[in-house]
Amino acid sequence: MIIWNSPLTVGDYDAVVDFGSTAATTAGTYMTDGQYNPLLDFLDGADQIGFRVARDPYELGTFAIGADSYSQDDFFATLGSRTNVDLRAVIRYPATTGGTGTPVAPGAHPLFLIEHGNHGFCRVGGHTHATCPDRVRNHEGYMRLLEILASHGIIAVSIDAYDLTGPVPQLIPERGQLILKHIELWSHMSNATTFTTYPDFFSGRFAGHVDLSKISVSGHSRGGEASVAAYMLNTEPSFLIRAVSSIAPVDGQAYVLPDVPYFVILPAGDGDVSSLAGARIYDRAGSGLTTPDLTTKSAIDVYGASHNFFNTVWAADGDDSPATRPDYIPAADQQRLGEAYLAAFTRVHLTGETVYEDMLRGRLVFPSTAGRKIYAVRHEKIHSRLMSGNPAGWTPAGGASATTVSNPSPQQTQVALVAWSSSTGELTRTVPAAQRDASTYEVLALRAAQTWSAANPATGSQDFQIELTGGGKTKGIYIARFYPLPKPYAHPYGLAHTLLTTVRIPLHSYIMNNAGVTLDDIDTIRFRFFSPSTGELYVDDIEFSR
Ligand SMILES: [Ca+2]
Ligand SMILES: [Ca+2]
Ligand SMILES: [Ca+2]
Repeated sequence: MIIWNSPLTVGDYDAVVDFGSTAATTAGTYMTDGQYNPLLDFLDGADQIGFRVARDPYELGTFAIGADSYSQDDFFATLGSRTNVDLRAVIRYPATTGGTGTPVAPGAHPLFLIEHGNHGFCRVGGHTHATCPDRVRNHEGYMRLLEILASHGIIAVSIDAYDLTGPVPQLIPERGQLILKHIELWSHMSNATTFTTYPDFFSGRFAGHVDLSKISVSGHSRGGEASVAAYMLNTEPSFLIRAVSSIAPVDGQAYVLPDVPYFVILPAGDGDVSSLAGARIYDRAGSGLTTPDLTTKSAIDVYGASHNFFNTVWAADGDDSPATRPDYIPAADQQRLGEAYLAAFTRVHLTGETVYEDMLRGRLVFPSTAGRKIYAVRHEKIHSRLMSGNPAGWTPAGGASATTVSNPSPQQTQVALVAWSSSTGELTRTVPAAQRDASTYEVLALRAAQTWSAANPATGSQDFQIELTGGGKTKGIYIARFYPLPKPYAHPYGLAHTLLTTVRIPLHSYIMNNAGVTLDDIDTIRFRFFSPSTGELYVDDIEFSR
C-alpha cells in the first residue's frame, strides 16, 4: 500500500495516517477527520523521528581529500610473539586542498583505523617477510572507504599488517596490538609530548589535528577480530574507542565486547570464513554486562557476498566462493555496498550523523545498496525484553509447538524453535505486569529466521501475525509487511546456516483505524499462524524497543 510518493528531499519526517472516528473495513470506507488523534491515528515514530531521508553514505562529502602514507620497516623489534614488525599505513584525511601531502583542514578530526586480514604477503615465491621484493599491498584494498570518511571530516588509516600476514598463526592479539600501536603514533603526531618513542612522519602536519576523543576501529577477516581485540586490549593507556566494526571476522578468541557500538558485515556466501563466525561476536557482545545486552549492536547478512570482494586487492587476486553462488554480487558492487555500510556506521559514531542508524535498522536504502538482499540484525540499547530464546511462559495451541534450541549455526545463543502445522496454530504469552506499558517504545521487535524445514514456503518470505491485546482490544499485524523473513541462504558449500534477522513492527500499527489497543497496558502478545498454514521458525529477542 503506497500512502505517499517516496520523499527525496533530505530531512526528517513523520508519516501520519489520519483516521476518522469510524473504523474502515475496506479501502472504500476509509475516512479521515482532518486531525491527529493520538489514540487512533498512525504516527511512525511516536516520540522520535518517524523516518529520515539522507544522502547515500557512499557519496563523498565536502572536505577536500588529502592523501599520504607512512612506512618504517621493523619499527617494533617485538610485538607479542613476533619480531621486526613494520609500522606502515596508507591514509586519507580532510585537507585544505586535495592531493598528496596537502595541509590538514582546520580543527581536530576523529580517527578511523582499519586492518586487513590474512592473504598472501609476497608476489614472488620463495621469500621471507624480510627478503620479499614485491609485497602484496593488502592495506590498499579499502581506498574508497578511506576517501569517503576523509571527505566527511575523518582521518582514515588503513594499516598494513604485513609481518602478521601470510603463512603465520592467527596472531589476533598481535593484530589488535598493532592497531593500538598506530593509535599511539597518531597521538604522538597530534601531540608530540605523547608516546615520544614514535617518529612524526609528517613533521608536524597533524599537530593538534587529531581528535583522540573520537576513535573507531575496524577490520576484515583476521583484522575483523583484531578490531575487537584492539578494543578488549585497550587498557593501558586507554584510548577513547567509540565504535568497533568488522567485515567477515574470524572468532578465535571468543571476546565478549562490553557496551560499545558494534557492527559486523556477514557475507552469506563467504567461502573463507564460511562459519560466519562474526555472528557469534555479535551474539556475545553485551552479554557480560551487569544488565545483559544493554548495548547497541548491528549486523547485516548480505546474500551473495563473498569474503574477498570487500577488499579491492583481494578481489583482483580472485574470489573465494564459487561464482555460481545464489544472488552473486559483482566485486565492484559488493565493495560499494560494504563501504557504504561501514562509512554509515562510522559516521554515526564519529561525526554524529545519527540518521544512518536507520540504515543499520534496515530502514534506509540507497543507490549504493539497492537491489541486493541485505538483511539487518539490530539490537537497541533501550528495550524491554519478553523472550530471549527460552519459550517458557509462551503457551502453544492449535497444534503449534515451541522448544529451545542452542546455538543454531551461525548464532551463539539460545533461540526458540517454533513450528505449526495448520492455520489454527498460535503461541501466547501473558505480558508480565511490569512490562505492560509499551507507550515509551516505538516498535515490537524480534529476530527470526525460517529454518530449512520443508514446512516453510518453497520460495519467498514466511509470514505470520503478531497480535497485541490491551484495554480489551486486539489487533494482529502480518510481520512481512514490514520486514521479510526470507529463505535461508543456500551457501555454496551446503552449509545450513540460518541467520536470524530483525523484524521491527511500529507499535502505532496496533492503534490505527480505531483498533483501540492500549499501548500503555498491553496484557497479551500472541503469534497467530494463519497463513501460510505450515511453517518452522527460529525466534529470539522478542522485545519492545526503540
Ligand atoms: Ca484523525
Ligand atoms: Ca618487518
Ligand atoms: Ca537468545
